[in-house]
Amino acid sequence: KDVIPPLEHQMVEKEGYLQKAKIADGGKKLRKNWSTSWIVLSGPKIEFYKDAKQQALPSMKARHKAECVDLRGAHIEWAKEKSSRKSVFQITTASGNEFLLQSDIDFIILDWFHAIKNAIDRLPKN
Ligand code: I3P
Repeated sequence: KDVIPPLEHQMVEKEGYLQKAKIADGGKKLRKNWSTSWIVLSGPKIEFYKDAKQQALPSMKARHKAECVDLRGAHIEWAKEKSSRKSVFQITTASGNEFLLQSDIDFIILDWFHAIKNAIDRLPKN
């Protein structure tokens, strides 16, 4: 008998660990605080989890703890000047949330940049 995975799993395009810092919420600047985050890109959204285990938990409670970012109308750009770290890019959402994402490993951060940029470019802009 075929096992059909939950819809959200069927649509996952990319997932993995990156360093993340949220630097603005609704246009309001936040104190930068880097932490490791399990990042899941699926179509119109990115979800940030504490770790892969949290994503795998079926409970609504775990899902609610994840931060969900709507990519419709979002922007992505390299942000060298925003950090002393290497290879940092910024996602700015239509709602004015700003996230920095970073990895020391070049191909990993490049893959993520292009995957997110492609996802944004495919979406309607409103
Ligand atoms: C920040 C912390 C960040 C650093 C940031 C500091 O200090 O060291 O890691 O960002 O630099 O302000 P604190 O923990 O006291 O808030 P980077 O690692 O990205 O350089 P910034 O203020 O120049 O952004």
